[in-house]
Amino acid sequence: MSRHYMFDHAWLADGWRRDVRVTVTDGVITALSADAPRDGAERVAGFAVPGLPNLHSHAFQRGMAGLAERRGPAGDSFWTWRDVMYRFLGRLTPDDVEAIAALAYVEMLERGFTTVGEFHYLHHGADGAPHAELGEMAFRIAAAAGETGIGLTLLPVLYGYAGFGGQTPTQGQRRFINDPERFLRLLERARAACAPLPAAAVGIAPHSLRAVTPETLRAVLDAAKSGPIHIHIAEQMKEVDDCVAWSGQRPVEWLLDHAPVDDRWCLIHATHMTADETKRMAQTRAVAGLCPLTEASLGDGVFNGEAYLAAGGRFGIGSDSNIEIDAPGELRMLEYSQRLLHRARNVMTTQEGESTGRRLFKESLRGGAQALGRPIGELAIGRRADIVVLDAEHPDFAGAGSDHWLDAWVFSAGRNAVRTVFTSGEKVVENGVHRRHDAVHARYRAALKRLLDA
Ligand code: NGQ
Ligand code: ZN
Repeated sequence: MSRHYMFDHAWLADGWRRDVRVTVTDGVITALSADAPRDGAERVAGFAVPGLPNLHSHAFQRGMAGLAERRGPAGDSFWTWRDVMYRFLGRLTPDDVEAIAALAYVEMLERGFTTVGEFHYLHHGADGAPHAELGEMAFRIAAAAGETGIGLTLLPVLYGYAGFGGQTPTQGQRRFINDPERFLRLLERARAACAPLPAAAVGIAPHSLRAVTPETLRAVLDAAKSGPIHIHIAEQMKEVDDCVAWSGQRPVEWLLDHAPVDDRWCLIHATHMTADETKRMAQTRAVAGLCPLTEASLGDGVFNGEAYLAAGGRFGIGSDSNIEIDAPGELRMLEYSQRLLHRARNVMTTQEGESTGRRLFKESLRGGAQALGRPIGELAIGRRADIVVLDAEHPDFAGAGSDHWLDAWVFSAGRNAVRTVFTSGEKVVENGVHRRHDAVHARYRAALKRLLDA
């Protein structure tokens, strides 16, 4: 069955167009024309843009809001945050994970994201024993995606060790651990979990160079012949120093020398790179998975976007710890961190007259679609009908012509300007509110109350 929508304004490959009539068949755009007669289509007011792909999420961390913002005994850091995070996840049941993920996904849809790359490593029971269904947690993530309608790329994580050189995992990590053989069985269960979802994708994610060895990394790369490959890399200086101590090389340098990094890969964070690593990484056509709000929250450092963009590097954005879910806010933070670093303005651009909001948006659509391996990121025939419609009545759009709409959205109006959202052609958000908002919020509140009262 086909549906027809008529958008007052839509942002197509060649820019803003009026009266754009879109036909959706089985979730995919099958016809599209501008300056079209309405011809029975449902009219949608506002500015329609492709939904942003969220290329990096740990959904369960959404439940940690406000729990790691208190000064500890000595030197708070990424690593002390991680201890708090491990304590939080230690008690989560599959029901909790599903309830928290559903809230995170509702918020993503209400705030500009239409696909999520779930970097999924909370696999086993609280005592570290696998669930009777090895993919239990993957089924819960898929259920949350199905309930909310968000597009899903599930990235089951291989996690084997506590640090470089195959260090024994800690108690706090026992729920993550698999050897490559069990990981590949889990990957099959993840595929089964995703099978009922519309056009879900499944990739793999060796967690980080800290959590694998060269042998286990090779084993899973050999077995996964297609699909996205995501890895955390060079987020913290301790990780860089430990990698140098172990191998004599920095993490990105080591990876580029020892793995076939290409356009299937997404390197999450890649915060700490030398000029040479930056250039080499850009040449691989891999995507840098930037998570600016989380990187600020965790004190990671600032990605050198200016040099990377100049080298032609690809990037997309992720909400990572989900401490604040906000698609335009991630783009804004990315640019603002560059401004603070370089004491300059409009850094994430390369040409005079270029719109910063538009460049950030366009790059993140392209990079996110590539990294998540789904046909998204553009309003065009053959792509999923994942569409975000902004409120044309928002005051920040009042004085601006269409040339300025994306800048006004990214730098001013922000996430509250999202009015209507379609995923696979289905209307999931109306008047800024997801259709499952109340039920998902109620279930989330009950889960958190139980967890934090215990
Ligand atoms: C994660 N998060 O997997 O959730 C990590 C923390 C680790 C970030 N890296 C765990 N931001 O890296 O060991
Ligand atoms: Zn992460």
